[in-house]
Amino acid sequence: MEVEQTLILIKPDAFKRKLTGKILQRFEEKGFNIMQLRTYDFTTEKAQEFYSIHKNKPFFHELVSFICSGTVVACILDGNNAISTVRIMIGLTKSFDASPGTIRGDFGLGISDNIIHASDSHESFIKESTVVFS
Ligand code: 3AN
Repeated sequence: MEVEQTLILIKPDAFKRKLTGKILQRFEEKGFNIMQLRTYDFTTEKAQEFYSIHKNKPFFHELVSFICSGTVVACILDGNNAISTVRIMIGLTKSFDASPGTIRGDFGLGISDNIIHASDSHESFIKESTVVFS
């Protein structure tokens, strides 16, 4: 067990639905510390950089266009096993497959519009937080 940092994005669908407070509350109640918090409006260029790992995927254009469709809230969380524990808390990528009790499982049904993003590794965290917080 190790104290780590991870980055989450509350995606445009969740921001528009005013779910930001509820989602952040879950992470605070779990024990994570909010280290940085901001709203952010992606440009196409910044979104392509953020999601560059997916650039050859068939859904890349959809992914970039969705994250640019409205304001997001970006947050750096810190706590024990933050990267994997936050991924467990957000649930499976396809919200309709995500278990009740997870954030995607409780709040959505979409794939592109799947409420929240969370870093999947330390390398992703460094890269993603550089895009959004520098
Ligand atoms: P996760 O966000 O659960 O780590 P990834 O890394 O497989 O999921 O995919 C990154 C993002 O790409 C997802 N959050 C989702 O919005 C989008 N995505 C994944 N698979 C699809 C798909 N089949 N169609 C459209 N968008 C997708």
